[in-house]
Amino acid sequence: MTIEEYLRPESWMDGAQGPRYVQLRKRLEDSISQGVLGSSAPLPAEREIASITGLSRVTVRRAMQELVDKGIIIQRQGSGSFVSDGTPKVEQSLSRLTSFTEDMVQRGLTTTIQWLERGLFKPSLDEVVALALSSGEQVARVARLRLANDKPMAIERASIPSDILPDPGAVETSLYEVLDRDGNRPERALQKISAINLGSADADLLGVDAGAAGLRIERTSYLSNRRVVEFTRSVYRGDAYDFVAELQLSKS
Ligand code: 16G
Repeated sequence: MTIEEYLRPESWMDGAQGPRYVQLRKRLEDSISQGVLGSSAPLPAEREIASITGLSRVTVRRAMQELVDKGIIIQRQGSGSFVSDGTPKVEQSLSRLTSFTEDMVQRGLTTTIQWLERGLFKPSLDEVVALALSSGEQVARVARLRLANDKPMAIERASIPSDILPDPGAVETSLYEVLDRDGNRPERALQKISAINLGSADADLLGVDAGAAGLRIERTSYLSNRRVVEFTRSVYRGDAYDFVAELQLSKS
């Protein structure tokens, strides 16, 4: 059965069954769970769904928006709506200093790693400056593709002073766990987030098309004595994250 046939209103729309947009949202969810629409399949345009169902475009938009909010469908500017490929959508607080592993465990997702780089290196100028390294000092690098339930979520390239992480091989899953064990858990961090279009190498790792939306995040974390413990440059999938910040009225 095609999605157009599946959406014909005779078989599911019912005046006694609550708001129309809820009924349409459920019908669209059913079309996905029953396999009428497969993973990554395109949905008909809003205008077309309105004409098949006889509902207004406002009603159709509302139903679609709920599916976007639930991470079930993804809207791409200029190319329409698609069934999500199952990449988890994560809502991430901007005010809590947590690790990737902790964030995913809290959501019941299983994390895995693909190693990109791990070892001691001669630092780049950026690393010398960000970590305040003295001349001749090495840097520990821990660069990973991070996956949640087998879906690529982010590329994280962490640099740590080598006296804080003398053996990068000790990091098997969580960097913060190793830092914590040695009494070097970051206490404070500054984070800079910018919007980017993914280059082809990063897009390949993240399993999206080159040019897709992404987030570049730079995190500098500090120990309680204000020493920089971590300088991490990350690239996150734009469709996998919502960053949430709590704002309070300034008292001054
Ligand atoms: C987070 C941090 C990253 C940190 C990592 C440690 C952002 C943007 N990045 O992903 O800087 O290195 O957690 O996670 O939040 P881990 O302990 O699971 O290795």
